[in-house]
Amino acid sequence: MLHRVVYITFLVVLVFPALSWATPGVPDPEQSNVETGLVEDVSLVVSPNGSGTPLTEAKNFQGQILDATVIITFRDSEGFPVLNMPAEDIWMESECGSLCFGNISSEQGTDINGQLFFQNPLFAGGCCEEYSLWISYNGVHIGEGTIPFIRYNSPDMNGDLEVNLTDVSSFASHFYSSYSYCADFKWDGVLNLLDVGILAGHIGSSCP
Ligand SMILES: [Ca+2]
Ligand SMILES: [Ca+2]
Repeated sequence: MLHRVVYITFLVVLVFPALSWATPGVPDPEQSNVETGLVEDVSLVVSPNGSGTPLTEAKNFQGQILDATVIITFRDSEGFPVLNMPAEDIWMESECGSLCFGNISSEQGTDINGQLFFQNPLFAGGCCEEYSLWISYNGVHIGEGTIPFIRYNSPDMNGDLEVNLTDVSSFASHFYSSYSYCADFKWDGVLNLLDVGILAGHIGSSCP
């Protein structure tokens, strides 16, 4: 009898906790979330070759630089952080525009708090005046809806992931007639030489 008690005690004290420690965390989309520190709209210029605005240097309508770092926190069904999740399984997605790939690559997986930070420029084109970015893990939407406050436009105006004369023509049609956010790269409500300069700087850009 004593042996049985000792054996069961051994199982409870040593083996069961070891089993639970050995089980890798599985992220629960309901417990995980996506956030930024933003409280107002910012605009990014994105380019297919990734030479656009880093998320850390997004600008508001007044031209002030605001940090739009996207922080993803993965938790399991118990609410505990999920560590060491590989970054390649975590993707930025867009409801409009075009992405070369689910990029903003972070070389690091999730940290000790289950967090991963997206800060680099998107490899992308097209125009998204509404909030359109969201995060997926293995194709599953993480967090609620799209990430608020972040909009973007691109010298790749038609979103075919190349900046060429077709885009210049499209820009010119707005420049000489009707305002469009999609052509307002220096986001200030007017189309002028500052926007032309940004367009010119991205001619020839394409996905790597
Ligand atoms: Ca294009
Ligand atoms: Ca402008």
